[in-house]
Amino acid sequence: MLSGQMQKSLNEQVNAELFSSYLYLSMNAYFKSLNLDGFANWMYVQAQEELVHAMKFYDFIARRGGRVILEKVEAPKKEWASPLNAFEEAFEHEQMITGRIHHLVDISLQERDHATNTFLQWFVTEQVEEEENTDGVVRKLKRVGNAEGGLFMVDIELAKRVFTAPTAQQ
Ligand code: OFO
Repeated sequence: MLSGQMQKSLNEQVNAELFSSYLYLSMNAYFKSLNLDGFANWMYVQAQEELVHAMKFYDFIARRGGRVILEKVEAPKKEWASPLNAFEEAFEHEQMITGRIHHLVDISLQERDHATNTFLQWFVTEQVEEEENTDGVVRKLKRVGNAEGGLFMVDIELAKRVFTAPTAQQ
C-alpha cells in the first residue's frame, strides 16, 4: 500500500516521464526539419523509451493498490538554436529527472517503503545511462564544432540507434 505522499509523487513522475517523451518527440520534429535524420532517429527512440518509463510508474502505482491520476502534459519547446543546443537541453533535462528520481528515493527511505525503494533502483541506474548518453552527444558535437562534415558523421552514427522493447523483467 502506498502512502498518500508516495502516491502523489509517483503520479507526478508519470507526468514528468510523459513530458520527457513529448520533449524528445518535439526534438525529433526539429531535427527532421533540418534534414538530420540520424539525430531525428535518436530522439524518436528516446521518446519511445520515455513512454516505457512512464508506463513503469503507471503500472507500479496500480500494482500497489494506488490510483493513477493523469494530469495535463506541458507543451514542449519547438525550436532550438542548433543541434548542440538541443542536446545540451536534453542533458540538462536528464539531470533534472535524475534529481526527481533521487527525491522519490528519499521519500521511500523516509517512509521505510522498501518495495517502492527497490522499484526505484532501476531508475537510479537508468539515469546514469540517460545522462551519459545525452552528454556523450554533447561532447561529440562540441568536438566537431561548426564543421558540416563532422555534423553529418555524427548524424550517421545516431541513425544506428534502435528501440528495444522491454521484457517483463526489465
Ligand atoms: Fe525517463 O529518463 Fe529520460 O527523461
